[in-house]
Formats: sequence, C-alpha cells, structure tokens
Amino acid sequence: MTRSAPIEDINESNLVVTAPKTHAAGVEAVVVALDRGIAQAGIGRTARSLLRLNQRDGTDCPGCAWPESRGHRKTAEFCENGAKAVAEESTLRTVTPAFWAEHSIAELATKTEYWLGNQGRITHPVVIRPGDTHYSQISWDDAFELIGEKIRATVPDRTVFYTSGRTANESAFMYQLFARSIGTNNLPDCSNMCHESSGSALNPTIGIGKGTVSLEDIHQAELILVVGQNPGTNHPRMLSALAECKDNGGRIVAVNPLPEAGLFNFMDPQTPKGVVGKGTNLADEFLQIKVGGDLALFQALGHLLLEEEARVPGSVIDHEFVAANTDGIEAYRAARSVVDWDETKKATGLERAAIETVAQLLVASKATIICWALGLTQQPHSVNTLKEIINLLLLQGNFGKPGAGACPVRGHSNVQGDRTMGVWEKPKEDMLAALDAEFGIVSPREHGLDSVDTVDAFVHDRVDVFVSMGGNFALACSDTDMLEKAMQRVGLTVHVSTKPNRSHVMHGKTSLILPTLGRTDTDDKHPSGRQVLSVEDSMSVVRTTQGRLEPVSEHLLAEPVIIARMAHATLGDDHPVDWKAMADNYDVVRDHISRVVPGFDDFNARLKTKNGFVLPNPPRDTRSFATEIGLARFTVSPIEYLSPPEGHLILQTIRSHDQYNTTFYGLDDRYRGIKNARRVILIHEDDVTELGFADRDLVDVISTFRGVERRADAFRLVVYPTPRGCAAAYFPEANALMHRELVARESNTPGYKAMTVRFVRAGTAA
Ligand SMILES: Nc1nc2c(c(=O)[nH]1)N[C@H]1C(S)=C(S)[C@@H](COP(=O)(O)OP(=O)(O)OC[C@H]3O[C@@H](n4cnc5c(=O)[nH]c(N)nc54)[C@H](O)[C@@H]3O)O[C@H]1N2
Ligand SMILES: Nc1nc2c(c(=O)[nH]1)N[C@H]1C(S)=C(S)[C@@H](COP(=O)(O)OP(=O)(O)OC[C@H]3O[C@@H](n4cnc5c(=O)[nH]c(N)nc54)[C@H](O)[C@@H]3O)O[C@H]1N2
Ligand SMILES: [Mo]
Repeated sequence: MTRSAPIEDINESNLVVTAPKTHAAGVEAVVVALDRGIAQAGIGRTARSLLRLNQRDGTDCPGCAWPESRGHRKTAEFCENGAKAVAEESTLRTVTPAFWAEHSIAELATKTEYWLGNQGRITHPVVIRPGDTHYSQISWDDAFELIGEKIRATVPDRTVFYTSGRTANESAFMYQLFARSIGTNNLPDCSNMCHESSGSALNPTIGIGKGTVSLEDIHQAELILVVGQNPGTNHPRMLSALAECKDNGGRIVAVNPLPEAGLFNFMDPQTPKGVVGKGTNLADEFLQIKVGGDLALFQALGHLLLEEEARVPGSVIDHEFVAANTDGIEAYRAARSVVDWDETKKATGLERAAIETVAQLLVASKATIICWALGLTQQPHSVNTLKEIINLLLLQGNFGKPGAGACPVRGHSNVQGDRTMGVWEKPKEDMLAALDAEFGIVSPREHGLDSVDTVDAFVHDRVDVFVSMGGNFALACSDTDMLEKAMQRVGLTVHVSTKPNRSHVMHGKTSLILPTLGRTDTDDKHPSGRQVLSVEDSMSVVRTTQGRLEPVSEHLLAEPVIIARMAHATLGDDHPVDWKAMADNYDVVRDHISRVVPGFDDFNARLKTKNGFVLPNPPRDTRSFATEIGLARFTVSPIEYLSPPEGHLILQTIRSHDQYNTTFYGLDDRYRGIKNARRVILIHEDDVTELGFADRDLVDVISTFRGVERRADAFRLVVYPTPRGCAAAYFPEANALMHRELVARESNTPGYKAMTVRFVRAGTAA
C-alpha cells in the first residue's frame, strides 16, 4: 500500500514572496485541503475520515483544541488545517523495516523534518543499540522487556516521561499513573512550552487554570479582544465563531504585531457569502503592537477605564461584582492612577488615540471576552501580562455571565485534558492522595522536571531513560544543537510515535520507536471489542473520539496498550495496579478516573450522552473563585517590555500555514505570501535599510542572552509589514537560537517570542 513519497528535500532558493492576504479561508482552502488528503490517502479514505471529523460519535480533530458546536453540526465540521492534519495521519505511505534498513542514521541526520515526516506512518516497532548504524525490527515483547530492564536499572529521578498534547484522557491518566508508580513526577509536557503562563496567571487570580467561556459565549459577546494569536492558521474554526459574534452585532479588536489574514476577513467556504461574496469582516480595530508590548497596553487600558469611571461614576466598574467577589481593587486603582504615555508608546509602538478607541469599546461593552494564545505566553513578563488581562475583566465583572470571560486558546487537541488527567510535574496533593487511595500506591510528593528543566537535565547528563508519548522533543525545545547532542548521551530513549521525526534520529544510546494508532485509526483489537477514547477541548467540554480507518499496519498498538505493557514489564505481576484490565477495556480506566479526578463522576455514563459533558468551572458557573482567599484577585505589576540594544531586534517565532508544530504539511505560508521556503526572517523595511542590508539578503542570525551568543545560518530577509524592531522567523528552524534559560518568570515557559538577535552577512564572522 505504499504511496510514493516526495524525494526532494527543501531548496530554500525557490523562495517566492507575494503580498500578504487580507482574508482567510475561501474556496482555495477547500481545494488545498482536499488536494493534500487525496495525495496522501486517496479519495475513499479522505472522504471517510473527513466526514467523521468532529461529528458526534466521530473523530476529534487531531489539529487544535477549539471546541465543536453543542447544537447543530455542519456536514463539514472542519477547516483546511484540520483536513491537513487528518491527511498527514491517514496517509497510505508507510515506513517499514525496509525503510530503516535502507537509510542509516547518518543519512537520516541530513534530512529535514519535512522529508522525515513525509515518509509515512511507521509500521513496526524498531530498535537501535550501541554500535548500530540503522534501526531494525524488534518484537513488541522484547521492546517492553528492554524498557522494563532499563527503568529498573536506574533511579526514578533519572527517568522522564514527556507527553505531547494529542494523548487522549485515558492514555494520559494511565501514563501519569505509570510514572508515579515508578516513583517520579518527571512528567514534562508540551503545555510547559505553550500555555503554562496562562495557568500561572489564572490559578492565583481566579482560582482555576483554565478559560471561563463556552463557544456560545463567543457568539454572544459584545466585544472580543483577539490578542497574540493567529486563528486563521492555528484555530481556523474559531473564525466561524468570531463571524457569528459579528453577525450578532459584536465588535472585535485584534492585537498583533503582524496583520494576520484571519484577523480581518473570513470567507467561510461553507456559506454562499463566503464562496461568492466578500466574506465577513472581523476586526473593527487592529492594534499593531510591538512584540512584548501588551503588558503596557493593558495597563494603559486599565488607566483609561478608571479615568472614565471617575468621570461618570458607575459607568465602567461593576461595583456589585467587585465588592462581592474580588480583593485588591484599591491597590490596583492606585497603581493605575497614572500612566506614562511616552513610555507606553515606546513599549507598544501604539498611538494614544488608538488605545483610547479600544478603551471606549471596552467601556461600551457589557460582555467582553479576551482571547489569547502564544503571542502572550512566551515572554519573560508573560504571567504579569495575563494577570493584567484578568484585572480588566474583573473590573467590569466579566465572569459568570453570558458573552464574557477569559479565553486562553489552547494548542494541541488534548493538551488541556492531559493536564486534567494529572500529567503535571507539580501535582496537587489532592490528586496524589486520590491516586494513592484508589490504587494502593505511594505517589512521590517531590515536584518533577518540566520541559525546560528536562532540557537542562539532558545537558547535564541527569537522564537515563526518556519516554516520549508523541511529540518531537528534540525540535520543539530550546537550544537545539546542545539538546540533540545531549539526547544522544542518554541510556534509553523511547518514542511512541506515528511518524518519523528528528527525535528518532537524535536518539539515545539505545532507542526504541513504538508505532501507535492515531486518532483516525480504529482501535478494535481488545477482548471487549472496539474502544472509544475521550478528550477535553479548550472550553472544558469532555467528549468521545474514535477513529474509523483501517490502520496502515496490523502491528500498531494503541497508546493505552503500550503504556500498560511498559508498566507491566517494569513493575511486574505484584504491582497493585491491574494494567491489563485497563488496556483491555477503557471503561475500566474511566471508572478509575471517575473516582480520582474531580468533575468526572459517573464518567462512563455521561460520556455516552449526545454532546459529552462540561467540566465544572466555578468562575463561569457560580462566580466563585477558589483562590487561597476565596476571592478573585486584582494584581499590580510594574511596566515591563522588551528593549533590544542598539543594532539588535526582537525575534518572535511563529508557525507557517503549512505546518503542525514540527510537522510540515508543505512549504507555503499562503496567507503571509511566503512560498517554497522556511528559512526566512520577516522584517520591517526601515530596519533592513538601517542595518545595512537589502530585501532578500542572505544572513546568519546571532542571538544574545545574558552575554551568551547562539548562531543559526542562512536565513533570507523578507521585507514585511511588522513593527519596527520586531522580526519573525519560523519555529522550529529558529530554535537553535533559543537559549534555554530565556523563559517566562513563574511559568518557566520558553521565551520563544522574545529573542534578542542581530544579523551578519551569511558566512561572515560575527
Ligand atoms: N495548523 C496548525 N494549528 C495549530 C498548530 C500548528 O502548528 N498548526 N499548533 C497548535 C499549538 S500546539 C498551539 S500552542 C497553537 C498556537 O497558536 P498561536 O498562538 O496562534 O501560534 P503562533 O504561530 O505561535 O502565533 C503567535 C501569534 O502571536 C503573535 N505575537 C507574537 N508576539 C506577540 C506579542 O508580543 N503580542 C501580541 N499581541 N501578539 C504577538 C504573532 O504575530 C502570531 O500571530 O496552535 C495550535 N494549532
Ligand atoms: N520556537 C518555538 N518553539 C516552540 C513553539 C513556538 O511557538 N516557538 N511552540 C511550542 C509549543 S506551543 C508546543 S505545543 C511544542 C510542540 O511540541 P511537540 O508536541 O513535542 O511536537 P509536535 O511537533 O506536535 O509532535 C509531532 C510528532 O508527534 C507524533 N504524533 C503525531 N500524532 C500522534 C499520535 O496520535 N500519537 C503519538 N504517540 N504520536 C503522535 C509524530 O511522530 C510527530 O512527529 O513546541 C514548542 N516549541
Ligand atoms: Mo502548543
């Protein structure tokens, strides 16, 4: 069943640049989506998978975590990029033992991620041992035996269990139970690199680490601020929700350094207006902010709201809400009583009048939602920026009423669920006590390593066994060069994966690749028949997901089965947890979850209802805030922004329209007008000139952090409408420039949107 894979790798000199687009989707989106699907999987498989996507009893899209409608569902409840994610997974191209025999590690190390991922789905477990030049086939039994042996041979603290956020609830629950049964909380996950800052800001201020809105709230909001995110590419179904808000008379403000197409106009290919008309205009106001300027912006907005309240008492502050539910408004009021407009301009690049316009929109709105993603979470002062958003929402009582609230827009399709299931290096005592009581184990209490700590542990040779439940750790993290070298010094790396990636190539001394079922595959090799999994979306809705496609190989095992067998091989027959019972029937896992994780009572029965169920969300449900003092908290932070030294710019890293994190679907960033290439630096025209370069010059990039430099070669400068002083490059190519200690304070999220860089002509000395 092998379909031919592209043989060419990336030729960066094929770069074509056209003007950025001003609308997202349209008919072209459908054409691209179907084209990719059919090329990978053929017509029948593409139709079967896409028609099941995001339907009741269907497959949860493996793309983003945006929720599905709980009411009417369209026949096509997916977007271009969801369709690409499915095409990528349902491909008929296969990576068999013959592939590994043909390509040595030395050869694979020269391939790009695009080439690796495009080879197809891995069909058999494979191993590479010290001295081997190639991976070769291994039986499942031997693979598990090897894992058990290596884990038993070391101490729990030197084992690490990473999770990428596609892992379903049941697998995530079993995985954390496995780590804790061994005796470690070393459970880093992709969330550490993503929305950790959101949790760090929300938990102490509103008493929950999640968003407080539903999809219906988005439709009903009077005003939505879309800050630091690129929904046209990364959450395309969000555009339909924003369009519905507009149709209902709502207003939208976009805050972003880049004029992302999806912020301006959405041509919904599923409505006549989107096909032949002009689409729906989205943003009423666009604040083209400097990278890192949002804290200053939200402080200025807070000042303007308080000023208006002073002018017309009662017109802005929801006094009843504030008095009953919050603490700290006086200190906030005092801190925001003055604003330095010159400094605000320096931080944000925005004119005072533009900020005042948005303040007026906030004043006029009785139901405001603020949405954000990575543009706000990956900077040194991210946690304070997000706390400032909470201040604004609290002031106007925007919690627990229709059309209002805080909306962190999550990444991986089950990243939120994985955390709910206990994949966290800093578990709460309640969770551990419940686990211990349920299973008769003694969970470790000492906090474990997060993703950034894990990179550091690798670099300092403090890891013996690294297990990766999905993901591509080598490329997703900071300090790529150092990390790749360090990963090769680890005793055992285990990659539970669907497709080949760089982490398989930068493997430990011994390494296993364990091929698993994806979301779209049927999972029916169990004594109790076909199994169903569950996921939680960005808005705390828990529902089922099941694949309907025949797996490309009969040798794939489901993630719960792989975890159960790793655990059994490591912990033996005497361990109190019945791993096999869970792997045989996922209802058993769910029964355990119902007794351990709050909000999951009667899990099996409730999951079977039409729309699944919504987890309790005290701020949204009852305006209650489970902080230490039982009240929501206003907070005061000093102004902070990024000011690069002379001759330097701030570099933010972004996703192109043709990628899913480290997986490349193609080489086009269609909305931004970049084609056929990825090693580009988007940069303001005047910065190019001032630095003595010209458009399309080839440069080497040098980052500096606390006096330490990193270098990445051969990027092409592309003049782009980004603010002065702010450049952008694609992730993961730019990760070699990321110093691992450049992180957001409190959350330890990498500062992927806050590098300080300069350029030199390609090939010249620094
Ligand atoms: N198709 C597709 N979908 C995806 C993904 C994917 O790779 N491909 N990834 C998934 C994952 S894991 C995640 S976490 C999400 C990521 O979703 P996004 O957060 O949308 O992803 P990024 O590409 O990092 O885009 C960051 C946006 O923030 C803006 N920005 C950067 N710095 C600042 C700033 O200082 N202030 C403001 N206001 N804006 C700023 C950038 O210009 C850019 O528009 O998407 C998920 N969905
Ligand atoms: N510079 C920079 N770096 C970043 C970011 C950034 O914005 N800028 N964003 C960060 C963020 S938000 C995130 S979430 C991380 C992403 O980090 P990861 O989640 O670690 O990376 P992915 O690229 O999503 O993982 C892709 C791999 O997952 C495997 N896979 C796919 N589907 C499945 C499945 O169903 N099961 C299993 N077991 N495996 C599967 C495939 O083998 C594929 O190669 O990167 C972070 N790194
Ligand atoms: Mo993410």
